[in-house]
Amino acid sequence: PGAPEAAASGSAPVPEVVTRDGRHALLVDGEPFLILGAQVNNSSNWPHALEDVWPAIEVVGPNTVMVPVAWEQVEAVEGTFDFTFVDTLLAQARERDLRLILLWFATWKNNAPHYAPAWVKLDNERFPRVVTADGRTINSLSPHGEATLEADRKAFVRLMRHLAEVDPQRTVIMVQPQNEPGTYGSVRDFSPLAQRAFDAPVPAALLDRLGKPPGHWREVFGADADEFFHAWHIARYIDQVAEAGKAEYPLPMLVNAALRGPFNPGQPGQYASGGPTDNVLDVYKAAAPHIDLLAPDIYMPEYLHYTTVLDRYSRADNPLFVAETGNRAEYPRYFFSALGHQAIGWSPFGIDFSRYSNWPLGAKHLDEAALEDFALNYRLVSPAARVIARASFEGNVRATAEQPGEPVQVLPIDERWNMVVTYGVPQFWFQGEPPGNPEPTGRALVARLGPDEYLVTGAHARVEIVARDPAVAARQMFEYVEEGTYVDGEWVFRRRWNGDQTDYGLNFSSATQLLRVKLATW
Ligand code: N0T
Repeated sequence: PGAPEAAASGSAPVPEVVTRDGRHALLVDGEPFLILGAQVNNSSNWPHALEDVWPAIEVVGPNTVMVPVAWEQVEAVEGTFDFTFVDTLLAQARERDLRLILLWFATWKNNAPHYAPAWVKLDNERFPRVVTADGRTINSLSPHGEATLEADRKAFVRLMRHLAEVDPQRTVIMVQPQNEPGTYGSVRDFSPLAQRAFDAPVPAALLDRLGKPPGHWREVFGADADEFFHAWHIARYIDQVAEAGKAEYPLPMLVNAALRGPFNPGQPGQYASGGPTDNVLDVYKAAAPHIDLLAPDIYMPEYLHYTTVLDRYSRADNPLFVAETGNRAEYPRYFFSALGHQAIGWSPFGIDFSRYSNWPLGAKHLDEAALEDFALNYRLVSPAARVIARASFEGNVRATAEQPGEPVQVLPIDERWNMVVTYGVPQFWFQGEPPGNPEPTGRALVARLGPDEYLVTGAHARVEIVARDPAVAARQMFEYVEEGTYVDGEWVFRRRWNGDQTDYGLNFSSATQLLRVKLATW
């Protein structure tokens, strides 16, 4: 008692995820918020390590930083809690006007309990590990361990209670219980404890969700039974942790996914079995009603892979949030692909100057030069982030990134206009086949503000808004093109674009340019 009251009496409303007409918004301070994220490296969750975090954050310019909080650092001794790091982090984030998403590294940190305290990860009796079909014990905790759930939940509750007490400002806007949960090396737990659950009937909530008749796991799901069973039990476990945490302080909560390949997934266990991969999203939805969203961690530089993952995680029942993505040069432009899929946010991984590199997932050397193209994204979008988040919630954002070999993209905006994006052409008059950029760095966004009125930005791309009806297109013109920015939600005019700057489309370079455009016909 006491904690929920503390949360309720804070001046700012508690962040929440809302859904309307199958579209979503994360409300922060009561308004749709776009997460311009950056996630630090795994071991940057210590006060000293933060010294190497903030300089990189300053270069990239996110509004939200994702930082681990390890079970081992808050409960090194069972029952004794220490939130020194959390307090340090909150204070330093507030000084920089940044929001936080905390990552609860506990029972699962990419399959293993490495971030669990020694009293957990060294006690196989009390906290059992997964047993493979051929009887080997592997280094992934079983979701069937009652004591494990109880211990993790207890610690997480303390974390959330602490946040409720110390964060009336809502510096923390979301929490991620666990990290890339699932098991590598076995499709599920085959211990006697798990086997008893596997031989029991499939829970009604799952049958209802999937429209399946009752039966045992194997009867109902055939070849998928082992994986669905493991996913169900991991999701139930995490949901119980989240539910207890939300009872203290109801922040939005997410679970992130170590993806399987969208086209050639391979076998569960080769990828993290039981995690929220694209084939078990419905299992998670049924099992984990206290989880607001399932978020992909995208380390697939190829365009069709990346955008297919965005498609699969952007659903009427799942707000899209790219919880992690690589920090190498292929990835910055995909921020715009995510926005084009109504994402509530996007966050490159490994953003600090600890000089650790997760190459080949990320850049080989993460210096200022490597971060520049990420910084460009946030320079372009930051002033308009609230405007874009609101427009997205209303279904009014179109955005895209360059696909190699496809130098022209056409996206319908509304019944009247198309957005036409061309890559690799000069900013002036040009005739012929557009070549595309030497490297696929182009990106563009159009947000509808009102009838025939749009916010436009982008980089390394020519953007045209073309009437869908050729008769209208023949008479279309700009009423005006204004370059400017938003300050405290108000448009601040800088100059008009006209002449060369508008006669050949709206040509974006690496300059920070935000346009308000009004279309008309003469
Ligand atoms: C991510 C990150 C961090 C050869 C990897 C991605 C983060 C975790 N895991 O740097 O560990 O905490 O969520 C796993 C992708 C594996 C692909 C391996 C391909």
